[in-house]
Amino acid sequence: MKTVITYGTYDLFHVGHLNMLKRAKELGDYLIVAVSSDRFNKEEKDKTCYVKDVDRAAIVEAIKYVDKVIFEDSWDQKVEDVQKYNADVFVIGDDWKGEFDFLEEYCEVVYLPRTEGVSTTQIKAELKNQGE
Ligand code: C2G
Repeated sequence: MKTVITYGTYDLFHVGHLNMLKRAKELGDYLIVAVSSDRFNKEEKDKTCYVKDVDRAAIVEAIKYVDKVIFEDSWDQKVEDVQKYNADVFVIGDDWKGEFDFLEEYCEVVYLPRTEGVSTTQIKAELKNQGE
């Protein structure tokens, strides 16, 4: 069994997230997704989410490509996760290209092109403009 692992916030889940999870699953047989916790987002990623972490995790878990969801609570947990879950592939969008090359010592590292034209930031801005 080839295990793939990826990480993300997945706030206001959109088709860019879905495309990434679909392509991540195509790299193996079992996909683990680490969803950023509210604490991690607030204190270390300086991101404020609309959707709380347990709900973001529930949405991701319901995606047919996803086999297991864990929480991401630290920048430093990736090596431990890759070893703990025997991940063969770490995959993430190319907006992170190069950031996680250190994982090549433990697994294959793949950066996939992002889906253009959609982002949580853009959705938030459009909602704000519509006064919602
Ligand atoms: N993504 C994408 N296309 C988009 C938006 C996002 O392919 N239009 C991908 C990102 O590249 C990432 C995943 O979807 O692989 C989740 O995106 P975010 O929720 O924005 O994740 P991020 O905040 O970048 O967190 O430790 C790594 C971080 O937790 C990643």
